[in-house]
Amino acid sequence: MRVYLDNNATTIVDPNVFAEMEPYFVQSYGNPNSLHQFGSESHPALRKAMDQLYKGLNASDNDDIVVTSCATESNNWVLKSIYYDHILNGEKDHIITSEVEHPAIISTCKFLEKLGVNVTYLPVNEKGIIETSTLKDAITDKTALVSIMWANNETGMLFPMKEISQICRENGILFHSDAVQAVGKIPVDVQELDIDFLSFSAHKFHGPKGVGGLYIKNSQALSPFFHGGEHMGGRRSGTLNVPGIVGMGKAMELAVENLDFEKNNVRRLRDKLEDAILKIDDVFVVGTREERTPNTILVSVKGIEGEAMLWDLNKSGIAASTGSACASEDLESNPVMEAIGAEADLAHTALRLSLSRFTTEEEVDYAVLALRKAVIRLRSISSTFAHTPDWHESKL
Ligand code: 7TS
Repeated sequence: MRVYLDNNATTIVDPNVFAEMEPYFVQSYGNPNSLHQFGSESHPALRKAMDQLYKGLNASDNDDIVVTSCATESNNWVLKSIYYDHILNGEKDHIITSEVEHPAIISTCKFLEKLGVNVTYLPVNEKGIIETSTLKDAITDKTALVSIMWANNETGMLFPMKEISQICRENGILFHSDAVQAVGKIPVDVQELDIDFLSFSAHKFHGPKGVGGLYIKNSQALSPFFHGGEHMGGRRSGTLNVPGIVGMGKAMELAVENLDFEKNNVRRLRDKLEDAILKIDDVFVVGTREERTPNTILVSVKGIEGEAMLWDLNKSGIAASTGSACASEDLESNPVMEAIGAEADLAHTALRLSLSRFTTEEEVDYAVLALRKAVIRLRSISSTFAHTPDWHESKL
């Protein structure tokens, strides 16, 4: 059996999404900016896809949603354009973010620091989210932007978005959120939140890879990141990825339709898996279930390197992760575990399990068995796990 529990890294393309995309690879493949029919025949599908995106995020007609190649591009665009528009050519010099952002934010901030920008990386509490008091304290009259993720990719923990938005409004500061792990898992309503910029990525909600987006509130101007032709109204140049856009639109529509399913069914299976894991001695899961996206578990299994666990699970056909795939080539400790203050040996024991609406009950049952088997084997050879006198396999 093969079980995919790495949906925070990427998801299966929903077959209904794929079906909508296919004609735009092999039939209506013209450049939509060309004047002939091959080009223009994709226009209705593009319009429909954009409508699906606006509806899915509840953007108003006056707002902009600009399609990009991925959330990494969207995040780079916001941060670097804020630098050009408000820091290099303006009065401000400061950006606030958190310690547990995705590398697409952290690395970009590190780059901007080299250009002279002051960046505050807000610490997180033991649940892995920021305390809003630290945000209030960090704000200065030079702060140009607050960029805080909606849901953390490793823990699934949801940040207090409404409070953060209010604090930004009260202080007249622009607010961006990397909402990659929130879209498709919980309701994301840009108007209700009152946010200026929001990044998302199709492949995290059963759409295709290589296509993402940036929501830009109507009142905001943002210099383009890609200069070139006048695609997307000059906001993001480059020949439109027609199948990708059509797929992302359909994926958004289906994701919103399935939000109740996420909240109830995906969550039930996640909780079942988590309950089984918590029966194992010496494990802990980061953050509370209520404050997490319904699909994610970040568990520390004492005495077992996350990487060792991954390989054992992989042999049983189970795909999991030690954290962000974007950083998983090196055997470093999990940065979120470090940020929440876990001891060094525990920070190496992180295992991320992330479900989707395609995960079945049988798969979860199988994963529980495989996990127990891996824990027994790996703890029996662990040099760091001291078996307590009453420790025996039956406890698993
Ligand atoms: N932001 C967050 C919060 C993410 O989780 C990811 C991908 C990205 C940005 C980048 O998105 P992309 O569209 O550029 O691919 N996160 C992960 C992960 O957690 N494991 O692998 C990729």
